[in-house]
Amino acid sequence: MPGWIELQRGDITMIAVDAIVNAANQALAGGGGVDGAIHRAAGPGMADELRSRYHGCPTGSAVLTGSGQLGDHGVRWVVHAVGPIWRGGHDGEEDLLRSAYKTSFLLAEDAGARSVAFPAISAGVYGYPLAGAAAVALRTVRDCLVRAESIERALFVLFSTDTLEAFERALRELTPRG
Ligand code: AR6
Repeated sequence: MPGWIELQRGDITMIAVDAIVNAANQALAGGGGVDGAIHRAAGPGMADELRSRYHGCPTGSAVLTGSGQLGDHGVRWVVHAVGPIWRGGHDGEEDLLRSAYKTSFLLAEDAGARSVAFPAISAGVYGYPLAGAAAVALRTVRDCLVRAESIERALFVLFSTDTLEAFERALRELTPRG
C-alpha cells in the first residue's frame, strides 16, 4: 500500500514517530534552530554517538543515530541531514536539498522505520526560499514513498504558520508524478 504525507504545525521534538530528521550542519556539531532543539531533547548521548561514529557529513547527505532521551516517547532514530546553504539558486541547491531528503528517507527506511517526521530542511538560517524548499521536500518524499517498503507515513512538522502555509500550497500544487 502506498504511504501518505501529513503536514502539521509544531515542534518536531514532541512528535511520536519511529524516526525524526534533523536539519544539521556538515560538522554534525549541533547548532541552533531545530538542530539545537533536537540535541537538547535527546541529551548528550546522541552527540557522543555522532562524534564517535562519524567525521562530519557532506552537504546533501545524512547520517543516522539513536535517539537518546527522545526514545522516552517512542522515537527510535534521528537522521541528521545536511541541507544546502542558499547562495542564490545557481550552486546546485535544489539537487542538494533533494539529495538530503532522499538520503534521510532511505536511511530511515533501511533502519526499519514505519513513520518518519521531517522539518523544513534549509528553510531556516540556511535561507532556502520557502516556496521552493516546500516543493522540493514534498516532491522528493512523495517519490520516495512510492517505492518504500517499510515507511508508510511521512510527516512534515512545520514550526511556523508561514512554513505550514507554504507546505500546504506546495502540496496542492504537487503534480501526480515526477
Ligand atoms: N521543530 C520543527 N521545526 C523547527 C524547530 C522545531 N523544534 N525549530 C526550528 N524549526 P533551521 P537550516 C524550523 O535554521 O535552515 C542549525 O544551526 C525552522 O523554523 O533549524 O537547515 C544547524 O546546526 C525552519 O523552518 O535549519 C545548521 O548549522 C526549519 O526548522 C543550520 O541551522 C529549519 O531551520 C541549518 O539550517
